[in-house]
Amino acid sequence: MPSSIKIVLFFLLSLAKSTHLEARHRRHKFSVREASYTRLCETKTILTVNGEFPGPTLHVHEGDTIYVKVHNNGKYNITIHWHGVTQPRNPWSDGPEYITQCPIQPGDSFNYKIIFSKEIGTLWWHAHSDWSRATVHGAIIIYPKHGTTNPFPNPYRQLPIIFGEWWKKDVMEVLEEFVASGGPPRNSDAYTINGQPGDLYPCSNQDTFKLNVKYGKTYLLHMVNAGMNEILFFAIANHSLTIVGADGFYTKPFTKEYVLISPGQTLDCLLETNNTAGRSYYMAARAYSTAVGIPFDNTTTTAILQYDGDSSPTTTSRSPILPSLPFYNDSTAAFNFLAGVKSRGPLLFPLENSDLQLFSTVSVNAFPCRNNISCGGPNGTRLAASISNISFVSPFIDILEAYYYRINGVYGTRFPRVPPLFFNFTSTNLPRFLLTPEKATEVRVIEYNSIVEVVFQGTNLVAGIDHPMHLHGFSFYVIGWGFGNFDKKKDPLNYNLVDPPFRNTVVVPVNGWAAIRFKADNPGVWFLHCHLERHLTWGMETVFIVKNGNRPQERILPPPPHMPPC
Ligand SMILES: *[C@@H]1O[C@H](CO)[C@@H](O)[C@H](O)[C@H]1NC(C)=O
Ligand SMILES: *[C@@H]1O[C@H](CO)[C@@H](O)[C@H](O)[C@H]1NC(C)=O
Ligand SMILES: *[C@@H]1O[C@H](CO)[C@@H](O)[C@H](O)[C@H]1NC(C)=O
Ligand SMILES: *[C@@H]1O[C@H](CO)[C@@H](O)[C@H](O)[C@H]1NC(C)=O
Ligand SMILES: *[C@@H]1O[C@H](CO)[C@@H](O)[C@H](O)[C@H]1NC(C)=O
Ligand SMILES: *[C@@H]1O[C@H](CO)[C@@H](O)[C@H](O)[C@H]1NC(C)=O
Ligand SMILES: *[C@@H]1O[C@H](CO)[C@@H](O)[C@H](O)[C@H]1NC(C)=O
Ligand SMILES: *[C@@H]1O[C@H](CO)[C@@H](O)[C@H](O)[C@H]1NC(C)=O
Ligand SMILES: *[C@@H]1O[C@H](CO)[C@@H](O)[C@H](O)[C@H]1NC(C)=O
Ligand SMILES: [Cu+2]
Repeated sequence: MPSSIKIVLFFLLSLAKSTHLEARHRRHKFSVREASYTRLCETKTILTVNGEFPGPTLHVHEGDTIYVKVHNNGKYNITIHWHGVTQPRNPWSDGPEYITQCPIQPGDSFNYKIIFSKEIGTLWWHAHSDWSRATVHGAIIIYPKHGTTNPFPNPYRQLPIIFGEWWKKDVMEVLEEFVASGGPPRNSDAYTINGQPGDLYPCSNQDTFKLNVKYGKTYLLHMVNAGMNEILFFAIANHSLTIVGADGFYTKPFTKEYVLISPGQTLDCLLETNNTAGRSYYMAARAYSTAVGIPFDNTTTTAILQYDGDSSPTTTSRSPILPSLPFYNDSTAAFNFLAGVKSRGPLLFPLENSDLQLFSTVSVNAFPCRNNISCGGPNGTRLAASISNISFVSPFIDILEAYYYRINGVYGTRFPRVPPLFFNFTSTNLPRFLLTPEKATEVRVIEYNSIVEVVFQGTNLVAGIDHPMHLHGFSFYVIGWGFGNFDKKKDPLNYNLVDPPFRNTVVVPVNGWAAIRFKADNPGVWFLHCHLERHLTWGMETVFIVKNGNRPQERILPPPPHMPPC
């Protein structure tokens, strides 16, 4: 090799090395600001990051640490959460407002330090204050460590597929109206795929999201359900999907004609483009909603998978084929899908035993209403929601600050191991007095490194429905689930302790239960909540405080120099 070429090569190699280093500590700027968007023939301003909707995709590698400086150039308080990133020892940058930080007020900024560790595949970021996440969200794609590869063939192309929910009305007004009413929120007007409702909606055929594909290739779809209030079914006509990852961890490959994805969940799906060249196929998503008699957005969003190739008029004039999706309340289809999602590779901690067992009811509730204000719930009640009968009240100083600096009076530590009352949780005939929860700010303190089991028990109070429960700071193994009441003698015998899925959001079946186990090896203050936004607003949440371990590397990191003040 001539020496001049060698020198150029050396130069290129060192360049590659330095960009690699830079990538490992990359800095990003998020400007939260209003931007004007038109959907369904109506224009409104929405809150965005950098004017984009959906927001920018972050590309990182396994184990990277990145910084995102968030400038609030909007008019509302805001925080950002890095959903599914466990942030070892660093709750300071986790994001939920009044849990781990005070919000970034208009004009202020906060530099988030995002520490990736074992996560891989797809995660996402979103606002974690009021309902801003409706439009303030984006995907995070995590590639394998440099020099390593995924345990599946390299895709020809990969891209995010982000599901959202769109209201014609201003989202902040939707929230205000919802809170003021005491009843359920106004339904969204459309679901979206990568920001577009698709052409099944009136007045929406201009900008349907289109994926142009070549025949005979593999595409990797990084799916995120950023929707607010509904779990979704999704399918592509005449194509099956092979799931290879979920919630930022690999799964055993699992091929299915449709997927189920709850708000908060992500999926990595391989798509083989092995169908008729020249044709186009709809991808479509619609709600999976099980609450009897509760209205929901029952519309269908679509995007188009368009094959290259023969584009003769006879081919292109044919409209795309629609996939068939399971019916709205088809729990069998939903859990057939979820049961197929299994961990790949060795378990990250032993699952045989647990040190702490929590049994927690998740319920929709109703307060009696006295003065006829905000009494839009059933029978003139005010709707609420709870975990173990506690409807969480957000404090005015964030819990992390109160914990770290030992400020009294902000929260209590009596989130219970079991709910105060046992009854037939899934009965179709529950007495009215059970409907009323307690309002409180109660957390659970957990010993460092303990293995914690939580059994979530859905109840039929007001109306049974599936709850996608999301835990910050950890992924957990979903070791069991079932319909009806949890049987503490029989059900543990059927736990999957071999290859349970490792997730950050578990769908608790309607009038059923789900059991998870996680290792409390991440000291900090970590939010646990339903990812249906209306249930979060109603109080279906609590906090786990995981104590420090004894060694220095088992303690919460010191706070960053500037935390937004309350
Ligand atoms: C799509 O699938 C349907 C039934 O599943 C079949 O009738 C049809 O021929 C397929 N069309 C194409 C173009 O693959
Ligand atoms: C296309 O690939 C999928 C796997 O992704 C497979 O299940 C299906 O049978 C293939 N279809 C054809 C027509 O080869
Ligand atoms: C969707 O909901 C609307 C309003 O509740 C109802 O009129 C319509 O029949 C429903 N459509 C479907 C397909 O279920
Ligand atoms: C699902 O919905 C249909 C139509 O609304 C209803 O007839 C059926 O009973 C529901 N199934 C379940 C399991 O609730
Ligand atoms: C109370 O609310 C009910 C139902 O919304 C309404 O019919 C009634 O007029 C209200 N009464 C008063 C005193 O506002
Ligand atoms: C609980 O309620 C369900 C639904 O009404 C009923 O089928 C079941 O028999 C009840 N269980 C007990 C133990 O009473
Ligand atoms: C929930 O708490 C409220 C207020 O303390 C109490 O009145 C109610 O009986 C409790 N309900 C259940 C189901 O534990
Ligand atoms: C509303 O009242 C009706 C009739 O008394 C009752 O059947 C129903 O269970 C009540 N619903 C709620 C949520 O209280
Ligand atoms: C914004 O945050 C500050 C600090 O916590 C708080 O005092 C203020 O009430 C918040 N504003 C709104 C509109 O919630
Ligand atoms: Cu819920």
